[in-house]
Amino acid sequence: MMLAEKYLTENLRKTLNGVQAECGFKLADVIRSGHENPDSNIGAYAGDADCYVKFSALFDPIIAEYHSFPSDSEHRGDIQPLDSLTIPNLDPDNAQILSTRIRVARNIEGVDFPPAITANARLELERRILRVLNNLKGEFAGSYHSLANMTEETQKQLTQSHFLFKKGDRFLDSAGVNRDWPNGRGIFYTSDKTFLVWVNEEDHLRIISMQQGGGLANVYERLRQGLEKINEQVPFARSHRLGYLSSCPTNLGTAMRASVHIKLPRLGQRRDFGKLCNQLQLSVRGIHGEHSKSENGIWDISNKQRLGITEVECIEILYSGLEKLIRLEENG
Ligand code: ADP
Ligand code: CIR
Repeated sequence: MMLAEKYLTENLRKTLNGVQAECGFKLADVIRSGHENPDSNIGAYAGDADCYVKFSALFDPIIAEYHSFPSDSEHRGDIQPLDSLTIPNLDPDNAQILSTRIRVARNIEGVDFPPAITANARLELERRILRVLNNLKGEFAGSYHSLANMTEETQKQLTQSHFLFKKGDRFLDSAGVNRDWPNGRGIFYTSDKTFLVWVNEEDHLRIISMQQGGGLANVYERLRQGLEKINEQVPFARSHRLGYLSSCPTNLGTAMRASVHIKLPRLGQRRDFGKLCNQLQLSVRGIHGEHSKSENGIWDISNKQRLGITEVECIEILYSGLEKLIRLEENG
């Protein structure tokens, strides 16, 4: 059952009626995506940091259930270096893992999140972020490509190769994230496309590190360093209790999704495959991102929980879950 529906009792609806967050979001705005898409898992989005305060009576139980994070707990993330000895390459022969990607979502402190931001504020933010990105040096230096100036062909090619986002699906559309598309959106990447930043998609920033094969520790370390360079120049929206704040409550805390594209032709056909991954604290997606399908037995497997655990723990959960999946795939 959709979590927004599950926790929005008649009494709570009455309590929250008339409540308004600083961005102007009322209850109807927060739950519009779930209302218009009854098959939502969550069904609620935040228009700014204040939504998590003003509508906490709704968000808190949703967050508690999704992240197994009791409402009286505090996030304890802090992006520390990883001990690469504990996370060796799971697939050194590149037999099963095609590629590894880790992204974090970030929003800029004091600016409305994509579900609520105005067209002008979005453009202004794009300019501000560009100044930050153009300042990156060495292995993080790259170039920015605005969506508005991109040919359809390039856009298609970058999306097919898993680098660029698609226009938001119906869930994001209802949340208000697609307004004024494609203005103010774009992608920054290094020449080898191993460090990328999405600008003004579901969150102000999606900071991404990716490469071919299963080198999880390498991908993590590149992300950690690049993220630090960006954060030296711009403050991220963060709360003591919920960690980094994102438009969708599933991305709070570390806001980290570490994933691999992995071949699991046998296991992926099992009827209990989704359940099995869930038990391992893993999420399953198709190979073109959320709400897409698997192709040729290849799946996108990632850490499910992002809040209440550290970034290193996100990686460890993915690592040990993948070890089990690989063993099961081989031995049935
Ligand atoms: P997000 O990861 O930002 O939540 P999506 O699930 O939509 O969003 O994925 C974004 C893009 O990243 C998609 O094109 C998806 O195929 C690609 N992607 C995700 N994980 C990997 C991976 N391990 N290797 C290559 N591409 C990936
Ligand atoms: C939903 O509620 O299903 C969409 N708004 C997407 C939520 C995040 N993704 C997910 O739970 N798999």
